Amino acid sequence: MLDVQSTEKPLTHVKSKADLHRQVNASGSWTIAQIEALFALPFNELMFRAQETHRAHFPEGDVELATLLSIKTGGCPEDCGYCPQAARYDTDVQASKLMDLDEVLMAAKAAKAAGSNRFCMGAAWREPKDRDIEKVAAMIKGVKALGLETCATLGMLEADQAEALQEAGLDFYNHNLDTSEDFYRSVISTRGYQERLDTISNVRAAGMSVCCGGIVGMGESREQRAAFLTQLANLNPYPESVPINHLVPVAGTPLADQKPMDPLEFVRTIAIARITMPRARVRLSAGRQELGRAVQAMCFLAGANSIFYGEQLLTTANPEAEEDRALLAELGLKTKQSCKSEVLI
Ligand code: SAM
Ligand code: DTB
Ligand code: SF4
Repeated sequence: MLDVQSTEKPLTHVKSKADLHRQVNASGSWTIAQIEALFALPFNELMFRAQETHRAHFPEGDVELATLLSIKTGGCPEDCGYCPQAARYDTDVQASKLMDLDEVLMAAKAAKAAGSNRFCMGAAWREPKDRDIEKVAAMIKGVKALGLETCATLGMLEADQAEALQEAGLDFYNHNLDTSEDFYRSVISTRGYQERLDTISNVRAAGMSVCCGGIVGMGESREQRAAFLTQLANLNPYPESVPINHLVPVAGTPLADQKPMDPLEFVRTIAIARITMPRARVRLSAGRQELGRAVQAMCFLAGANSIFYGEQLLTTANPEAEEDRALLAELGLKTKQSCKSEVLI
């Protein structure tokens, strides 16, 4: 049985070599060239630096478990080239209406019983309507009352919508930049990069924690991956949660035939997210089934300390909870219980 004891201890601002490394940049921000230089390091050196950063900022071996639920599936008007939920692509996804509150709470109770820390509700919307916000607010209140951290990903948010979600008790809002600004244009045309940045800033202004990351393996170059990580790391402050998804190619989407990226390049991406955003929860997100155990183990070594947990992501499969518990136990990793003490400095 997995040890679910919290290994949490209050985090202090440790002046590690990793912090010093960050302070090398006079402006306090990262350049694409600096991040490309990290990509170019010998693999073992990069892993060493990532591990050093990780150890300086987190208790050893703790992993956050976040369970996803698609509360409104499919029929989305957007054209994100990776997404099986876009109405315009002919995929196996069946569109459905917003779930009822009691169904959501049943799923949240099951996630908690399975050992999850965070419950993330996802909706295939370009942006929610105000009446959707009211319904999701009731879900947030119910999930929070179960003692879970709450997260939602509902598309673009206006400032007042972000405030309403925060008032309902939402801890995190997920909105991804997805990739670099230039590669973005070849993947999505119905919403601009700046609109994503605006939503993230509305979430911040409302006082919620930001969950923001993206997808790698969509055919972007290393330089574009570096530019994407630079954008994330230079958000001020950088996100508290950084989901790094490996593209899950889905039949019917424009990216259905995309070849998987080199697994070592994926591990490097995780390591650089850790080095450049030392206090963030770096989440090994979609695509874990395809990565296999050995690559996942390297990702944990590179500084990943969160996973999506439960056999379903939104519409695609994730490893069985049992399988994940066995993997974490085999690697000697523990699950965390709360991240309330994780404050970015
Ligand atoms: N509709 C909302 C939005 O786009 O912000 C929320 C849900 S959307 C599915 C959340 C994220 O899931 C996307 O930004 C993308 O990073 C990720 N995602 C979607 N399809 C994916 C796929 N096939 N492979 C990997 N990640 C995917
Ligand atoms: C994120 O970055 N990854 C999650 C979550 N945020 C909402 C979604 C992954 C979706 C993978 C494709 C699917 O299952 O539909
Ligand atoms: Fe819609 Fe979100 Fe999918 Fe884009 S990623 S098509 S916005 S559900």
